[in-house]
Amino acid sequence: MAEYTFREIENKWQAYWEKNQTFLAKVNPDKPKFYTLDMFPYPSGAGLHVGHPLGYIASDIVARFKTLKGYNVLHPMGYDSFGLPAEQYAIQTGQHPAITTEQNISRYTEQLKNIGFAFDWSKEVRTSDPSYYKWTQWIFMQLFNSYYDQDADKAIPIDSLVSRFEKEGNRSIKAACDDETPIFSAEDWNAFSEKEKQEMLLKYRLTFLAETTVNWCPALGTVLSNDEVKDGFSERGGHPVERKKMMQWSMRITAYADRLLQGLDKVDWSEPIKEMQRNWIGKSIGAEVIFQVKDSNETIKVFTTRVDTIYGVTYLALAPESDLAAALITEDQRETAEAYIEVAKNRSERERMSDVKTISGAFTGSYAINPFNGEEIQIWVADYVLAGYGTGAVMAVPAHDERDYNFAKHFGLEIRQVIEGSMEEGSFPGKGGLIINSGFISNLYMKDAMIKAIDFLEEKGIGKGKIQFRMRDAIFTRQRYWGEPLPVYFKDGLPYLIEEKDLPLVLPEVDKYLPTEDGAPPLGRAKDWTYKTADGEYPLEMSTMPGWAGSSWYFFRYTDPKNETEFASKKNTDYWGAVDLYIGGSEHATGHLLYSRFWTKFLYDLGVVSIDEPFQKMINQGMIQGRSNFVYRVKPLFTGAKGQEGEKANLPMLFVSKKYHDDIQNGTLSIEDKNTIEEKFKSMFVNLNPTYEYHGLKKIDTSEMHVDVNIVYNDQLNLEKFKAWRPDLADAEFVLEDGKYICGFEVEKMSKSKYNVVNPDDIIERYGADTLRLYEMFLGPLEQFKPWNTNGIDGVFKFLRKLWNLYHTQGGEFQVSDAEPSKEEYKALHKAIKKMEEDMANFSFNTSVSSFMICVNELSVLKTNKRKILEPLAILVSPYAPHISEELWSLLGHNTSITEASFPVFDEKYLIESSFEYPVMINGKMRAKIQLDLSLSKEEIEKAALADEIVQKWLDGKAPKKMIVVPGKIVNVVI
Ligand code: ANZ
Repeated sequence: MAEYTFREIENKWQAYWEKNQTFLAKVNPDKPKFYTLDMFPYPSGAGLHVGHPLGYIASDIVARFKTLKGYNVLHPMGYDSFGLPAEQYAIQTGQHPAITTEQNISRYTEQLKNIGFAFDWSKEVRTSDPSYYKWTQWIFMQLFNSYYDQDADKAIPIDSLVSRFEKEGNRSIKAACDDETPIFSAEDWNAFSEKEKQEMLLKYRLTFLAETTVNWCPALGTVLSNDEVKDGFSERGGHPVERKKMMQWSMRITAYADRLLQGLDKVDWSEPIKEMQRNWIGKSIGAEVIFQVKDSNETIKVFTTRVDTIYGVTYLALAPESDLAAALITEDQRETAEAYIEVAKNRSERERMSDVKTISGAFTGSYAINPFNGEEIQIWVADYVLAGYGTGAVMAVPAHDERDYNFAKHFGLEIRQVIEGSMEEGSFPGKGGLIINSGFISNLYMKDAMIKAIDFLEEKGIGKGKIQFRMRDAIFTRQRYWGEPLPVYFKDGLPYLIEEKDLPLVLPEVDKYLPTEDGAPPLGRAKDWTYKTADGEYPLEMSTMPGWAGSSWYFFRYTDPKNETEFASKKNTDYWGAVDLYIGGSEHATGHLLYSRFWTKFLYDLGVVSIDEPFQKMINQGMIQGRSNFVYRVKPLFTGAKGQEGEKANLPMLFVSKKYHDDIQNGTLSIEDKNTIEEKFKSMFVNLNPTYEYHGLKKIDTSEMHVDVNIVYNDQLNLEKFKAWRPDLADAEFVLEDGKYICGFEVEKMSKSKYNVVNPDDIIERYGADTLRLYEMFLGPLEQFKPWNTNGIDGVFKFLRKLWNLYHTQGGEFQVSDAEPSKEEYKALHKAIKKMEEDMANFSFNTSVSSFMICVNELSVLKTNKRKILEPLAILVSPYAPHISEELWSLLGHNTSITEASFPVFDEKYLIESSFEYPVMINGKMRAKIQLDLSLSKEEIEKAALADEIVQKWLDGKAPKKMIVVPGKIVNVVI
């Protein structure tokens, strides 16, 4: 075989790997384990573009490297295959989403296999497969059957809570539960009806049904989670989202807030991602304080992080949604206050939080009493107070809080500063300290005062210390078809789990994928959506699970994907443990990455897994942006007769190369160029519009148009392909520069509408998968955002050809010699080995590609063909370019896969320089240079220096007065 025929080679080895099951995750007890994972894709209809495999290539390189280093490697791939796009397509076409999904998966798999990934396909999982979602449903059931015990700081079976209720009621039980859970005794409990008991337990279960304010998206017909809403619009599709109260399933993730926070210190993730999670969790330490409403039985509870400022409270503010606010409105304020509430309620929370400029609110007419000093203060409604945070009410301290300050300023309310010392011991309810009316001071924090104030609150029963989290419980249902059914039926309006033996509860068939006429979710259309128990037949839950359910535990299933009796065996999850390297996009920072940590902690509490953080090390790859190309169409401004003004005439498809477009836009177009363009335009125009009279152009202008980047090479447009691209371009003509049409370019998001999507299949067709893999890594650091620019791909391809040529004679014969390599040859190789080791430790992939290139260049100059160099070189390159390496490996006479080889051992000795060029100074001036072996002794160096021709000339037969030799540095001669 003479040439580097990449297509043949790649097909051959992909078939070999498949046949020999090369990438099965093996468990050899003598070896350590390494689990490397990619965030699995949603198989969309558009297939993969070159941005998708970026992270997969990186993890594949690590997987292959670790294998060579003697690890048992698990490197699986699968599909997050429930989701909206397939369902939207089903709504439009009637095609079952399972069929669309299946087709998309086949396409993805084929594309992935083309890239030569070392995935263990036997481990593949699909979240929409009943054998998989059986276990998603099972985990849901475990959550339903558990509560969070704050004393034990873990989840515990709900049965044990029931036995405690029977014995002691709930007063002394510290458990995560709904905010307004009433206190009851053992007698109360035992007297409860079954329905009352179940209702009470729902307040404790880790997954529960409750009326919740949700993000409702009417266009999608479903509820969305906070991270699926961006600025009041759905992330998918950009539809408006409104706030609405609905009965919803939620996950009590807030019970795990503290552990989710603490766990972040144990994992090796980027700081920005950790910080996003910390902010999302949003822990605040403060207190709840109860204010009595004047002349009323009502009280208002506020959450504050600054009890120490309580003497500076000049009004209370309630969220517009608050029922209490409505009740406190007095007759004389009714009109303004109610009108205000109506408007304010419809502003989204996000809008209200981000808008600090619009200050709006209304006085209710009622007053509250400050429990510390008995002062009467006004109660207001203000939309800067959020219903969903704290208690939905604030004690406003305008002198110390900026929003309160702005509000007070706006409405002319008192601003009263509290200064240090106002909370001294014994002063409760004190004098109120020293109070001055003044402006806003931002930072007055008195920790001791806070602690004392909280003690006082608790003693008097008017409040308590409270830790508040910004994080909300996670809504767990969607009113959609293409998701996991919840294993729940309803009896007397209350939810019950189906029996475990009836799992999986399979998605039923429906006639349409739309809500029913009376607004129930699509599952309401299923014929027999009921559950039969010994005592009757009951309706099943019609909502399905959200997109994040299946992805919250898939990393466990990969360890044991075919297990029919457990979600994964303990033996396997124990063996593979936490994911050692997780690669995926940073867009999942607060969604998937929080939910999967939560489920892992829950499964850990249950004792079914032994880790409580799923992803030890994570790298977030940067997005590959598109590099769009543009062509420039001549846009004429006619002089001439009416009717010719372009409206009715057929306008020529005339395109000018970039230079002319730039000149036209800058006003620097030369007369000759202008004439050329006008001439061409005229002849085309006259041809197209024989009945028109042509009067010439007033002005030439150009408009830019995206052109498919796949018909542009190094910014040069392929004219024939361009004409064939769209029917209206068939007769296009061009004004070229130096015989070429040069396109403009810009870096933008990779998207179909910008015609800048590059399909890896096309690159593979043209250059091969090995080039694609190397090139994606060569583009720059993995984490960086970078444009896809094919301009450098030829260089990478040439590198592979050069590599190939090292193993072949000029005539194309495979030939290696068994001779001992030279020092230089060893040095070139060992430099590259060292670099690769270092790069792998830092996950720096682009730099290794450069070092391969340097190495191959050096070896080419040295005309290396020694087996002792070329064998390790093939191994070295194999994680990046596995196909060519396998081929070379087999040409070298091996009959097993190169993946079974060992990574070459770096030896420092090859990098140590053996000789040194000594500068020879004569009377302080550098006069000569001599190359000497570094092993020489002082005396030998002296001798060699004196023997040098130039030195002898300077000495002129005399002996030097003095000689100083510093080995490895310098020789000094004094004459
Ligand atoms: C009095 C006060 C004085 C406050 C002061 C702050 C500074 P974080 O840290 O985010 O938890 N607050 C409480 N509930 C609120 C709600 N539902 N909507 C809007 N604001 C709310 O913030 C807690 C502080 O935010 C609380 O402490 C309360 O104002 C306000 F110098 O109370 B503070």
